[in-house]
Amino acid sequence: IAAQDRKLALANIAVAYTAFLIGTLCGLLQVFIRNDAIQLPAWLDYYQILTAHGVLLALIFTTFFIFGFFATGMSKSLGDFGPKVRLTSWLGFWVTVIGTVLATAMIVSGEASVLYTFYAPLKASGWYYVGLALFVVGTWISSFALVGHYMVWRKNNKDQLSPLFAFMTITTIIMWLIACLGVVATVLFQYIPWAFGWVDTINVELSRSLFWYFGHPLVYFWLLPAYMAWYVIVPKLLGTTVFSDSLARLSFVLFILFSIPVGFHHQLTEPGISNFWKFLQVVLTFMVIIPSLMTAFSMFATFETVGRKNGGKGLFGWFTKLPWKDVRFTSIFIAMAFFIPGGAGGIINASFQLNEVVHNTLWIVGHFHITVGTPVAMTFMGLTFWLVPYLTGRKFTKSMQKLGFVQIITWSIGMLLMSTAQHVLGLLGAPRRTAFSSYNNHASTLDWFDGIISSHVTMAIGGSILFLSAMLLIYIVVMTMFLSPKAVKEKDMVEFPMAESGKASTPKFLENWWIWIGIAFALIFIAYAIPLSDMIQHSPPGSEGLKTW
Ligand code: HAS
Repeated sequence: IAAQDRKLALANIAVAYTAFLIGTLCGLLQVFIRNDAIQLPAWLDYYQILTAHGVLLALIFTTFFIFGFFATGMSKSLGDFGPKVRLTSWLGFWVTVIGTVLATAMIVSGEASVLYTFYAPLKASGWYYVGLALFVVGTWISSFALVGHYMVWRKNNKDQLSPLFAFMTITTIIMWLIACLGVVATVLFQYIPWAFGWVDTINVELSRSLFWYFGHPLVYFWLLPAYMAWYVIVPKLLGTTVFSDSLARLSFVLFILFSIPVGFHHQLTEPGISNFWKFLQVVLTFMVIIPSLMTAFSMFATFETVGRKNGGKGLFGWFTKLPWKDVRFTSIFIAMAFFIPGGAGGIINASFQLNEVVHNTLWIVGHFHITVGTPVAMTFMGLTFWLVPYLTGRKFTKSMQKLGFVQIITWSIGMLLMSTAQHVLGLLGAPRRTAFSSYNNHASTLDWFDGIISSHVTMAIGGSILFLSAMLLIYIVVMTMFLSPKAVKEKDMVEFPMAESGKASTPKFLENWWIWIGIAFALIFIAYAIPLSDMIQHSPPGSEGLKTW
């Protein structure tokens, strides 16, 4: 791809890994606080670090990495960006960076210890919300740039389905744009006026509902780029083509339809929403599981077909014939394996009554470390190993490949230990998001973290291993970005592994976006119109009292 497009993608990836560095350091501090091993200085508190950890890793690392990946793949599959697309992308990048810096400065100065979910009744400085708004607007500008690039391609290639990578990028962006409407509405019309003191109160239930309208599809905004790697990159690493082009496109389209009208499954224990609407959204949540099951099916089919072609015999012989020595593949394979318990945990969370058992416990923290923290993060690692050297034209040497293996294995062990401990502690009732309160006959929350299996060994050791792994990754990124020797010979050049996808029997209507956007809005209307208008009309009693929070 063109040198200028490489620069744009690299800028995004550099910001992503800067956030990753600070965010993982905050994660290390987090497990030591839980373990009572360190005393924080007076200017730094538990919630400040927890907020920084969540925002920097879950929001900033992911978003910048995703846009770096999108920019590279869109330039590769649709052709180099023109000057307009490039300029708009840079504008989007800088607005997102300014928003990030503002929001992070507020967190560091202790003015925004409201966690990455930041909803009321917690209140931050108004500037924190301004930072978040700029962040979202920045991603929109970058998104419009990519959509513009895609539209030009479609104009020049009438009646053709777009390449799978571009189709998937546009699907993810459509979902992101629709999802952000909720967070933009609540930040602009509720949080900013409230935090700057222009109004005295905030409608808490409405703000939380608008947040989760955005908050659930947000997790698919992280997941879909990982799925893009699974569908498009992994088959190439295996030396084959995409298993089914139409299955891949259909599964992505289903995410536009079902990933948004499901936010109430994060609010199943909240008053102010009737059971009928909660139940409806639980049913829709079970619909959004389907495209993930289709993805699992497609992956197993790809692995088995390739493994058998490579000489694998018997029921499971194909498993041994996969390219385990390729760190790009192994990293993503482990990522997928983690998503089996991760997805099962999600189904438990979504099962209405079972949610009573796990809600607001450490189980949920375990859940998101084996969804976004491993399947998504380790897929991004598997991409980083070739994406950065591809963009810089540097070598990914044999010793770097070895280091890559140490890095992904330590990450897997660390996550396994830490997230298992979190799930177990959660089932025992250990609360989340609370540092020092007494709860359930325990003198202090820290009591939950006493004991050999539950904490000292697992959470702290797991967390420390994770931090070491993160530092190894940073080393690999710095080397491949700035220091590793330039690849001169053909055999040293790192390629963008993009698999062929047979489009001959893919129905054309899959790329008729207006059908999917129309159905998505209809479902959103059905799931949200009545409960949200109820919340607006009957602002729950007590919200007046929130002046004092
Ligand atoms: Fe979740 C809470 C339900 C998926 C992230 N989730 C969270 C939070 C986060 C998060 C961050 O219903 C916490 C928010 C907070 O701070 O309060 N989640 C689900 C459901 C799914 C799901 C139904 N979550 C994700 C993904 C995330 C993520 C993905 C990040 C990327 N989640 C919930 C619920 C809550 C929740 C409730 C609220 C809980 C509460 O009470 O607060 C589904 O999308 C999952 C479907 C996935 C599958 C798995 C398919 C498996 C595949 C792998 C195949 C493997 C292969 C390899 C081929 C059905 C595709 C083979 C290997 C071998 C070794 C054999």
